[in-house]
Amino acid sequence: MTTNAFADLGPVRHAGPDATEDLGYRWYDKDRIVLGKRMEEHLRFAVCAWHGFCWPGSDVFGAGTFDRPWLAGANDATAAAAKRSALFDFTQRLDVPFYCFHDVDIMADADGIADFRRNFAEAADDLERLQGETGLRLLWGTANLFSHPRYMAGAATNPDPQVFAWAASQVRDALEATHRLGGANYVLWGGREGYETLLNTDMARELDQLGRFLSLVVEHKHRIGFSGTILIEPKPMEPTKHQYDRDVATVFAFLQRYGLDTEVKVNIEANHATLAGHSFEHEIATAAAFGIFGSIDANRGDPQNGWDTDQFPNSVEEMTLAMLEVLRAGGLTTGGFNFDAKVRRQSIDLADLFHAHVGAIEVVAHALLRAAAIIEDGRLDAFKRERYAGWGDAFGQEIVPLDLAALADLAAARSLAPPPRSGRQEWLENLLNRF
Ligand code: XUL
Ligand code: CO
Repeated sequence: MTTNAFADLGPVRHAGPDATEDLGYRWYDKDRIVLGKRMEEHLRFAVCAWHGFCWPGSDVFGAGTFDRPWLAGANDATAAAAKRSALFDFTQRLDVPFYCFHDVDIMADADGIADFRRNFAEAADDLERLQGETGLRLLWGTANLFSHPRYMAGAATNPDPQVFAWAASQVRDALEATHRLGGANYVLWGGREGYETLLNTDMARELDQLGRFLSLVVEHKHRIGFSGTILIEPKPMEPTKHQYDRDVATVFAFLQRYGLDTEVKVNIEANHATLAGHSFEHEIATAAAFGIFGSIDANRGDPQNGWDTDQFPNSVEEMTLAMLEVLRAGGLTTGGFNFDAKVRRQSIDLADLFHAHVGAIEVVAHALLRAAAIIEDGRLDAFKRERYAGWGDAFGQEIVPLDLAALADLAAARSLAPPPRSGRQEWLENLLNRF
C-alpha cells in the first residue's frame, strides 16, 4: 500500500504576510533570523505519529470516524508500512524537520514478546530508510507502556514483576532504536504509573519501583552511548486518578529522591499543565528554575472540560507567555515543539489534519516573534530587574552573610520601615498587549 493520500495537499511553504491561501505560512518562515537564530532552529517542530496517524476518531460512545487508507483493516505489516509512509509524507509536506513515535504507533500489532520485538525491529529499519530518503529527523522515541491490557495496573509500578520485565524489554528496544535513528531525546510518559485506590496500592513500593526503572533506563542510555536527553512527561491524572508524575515540581522531587535530577529533564505538555491547575508558562518556568527544562508537547485543553482534550494550540496570546519563558530559559537545545494534539472527531478530511498543523505552527511562530519583540524592547525585563535591585545594593549585600538573630538585630537597630511599592501588574499587562 503506498500513500498518495495527500497528493493535492501541500507542500506548505512560507507565502509572505499577505498570502491568501489557507495552506500557506504567513508567520512561520523557517529561515528568518529571530534573536540571532533561524526560526526552524528555535522551534524544532515535530509531528507525532500517535494522535495524527493512529487514533481513528473513536470516543467512549462511538467507533472511529476517520476513513484513512493506513487504518483500513488489521494493523498488520502492510497497514503499518502505509502508516509510516503517510507520516513521513505528511511531515515533509508541512516542511517541518522532526517526527516522534511510540513503538506501537509505527509497527504491526503483536502479543507475544518475540513477535513484538521482531515487528518493532522491522519497523525501526523502515524508519531508518525513510529518514534517509526524506532527511526528516527524530525528535523523540518512546515505548507505549499503557495501552496493552498487561499494563492496566502500571508498567514499572505494576505489582507483578513479570510486567516490570516486559516494560524493560519494550524500553530497551525503543531506546536502542531511538539511538540508532539519531533521536534527540527519549521520552517516558508514565501512562499507567499511578493508582486508582489506596485500598489496593502500596505507594511507597510503587515509587521505589519507578525510581529503579528510571535508573535502569539512565544506566542503559550511558551503556549504549546515547547522547540525547531522557525526558519525563508530567501529567496529573488520566488515565489513572493519581499519576505519580503529577507536575514538574513533583517530578523534580522524585528525580532528586532517586538521584536522577542531573540525568533527566521534562517534556512539558500544555494540556497536562492546565489539568494540574497550572498555566503552561508556570510549568516551563518551574522546569527552568530547577534546571530540568527539556521539550514541549504543544496542544491545548478546553477551559470548560476537566480532561485531556488534546486540541491544537490556537491562542497567540497564551503561547506568547509560554514562549517568553522558553526564551528566558535559553531556548530549546535537544527539545522541540511536538504537536501532541488531535483534530476533532468530526474533522474527517485529510485536509483537516493540514489545517490543524498549519494553524498551530502559525500560532507558535507568531508567538515567537512577539516574545522576541518583547525581549528586544526590554521594558518588561527591566521592570523585573529593577524590582529586585535592592539585593544588589549596599544593604542587600550587607545582609547576605548574617544569621537570623543578626538580621533581626539589624532590622531593629536601624528601625527599618521598607516603603511599599506597586507590582504594576496592569501596566505590565498593557505593555504586553502592545506587542
Ligand atoms: C498522553 C501523552 C503522550 C505522551 C507520550 O497524554 O501526552 O502522547 O506525549 O507517551
Ligand atoms: Co504528550
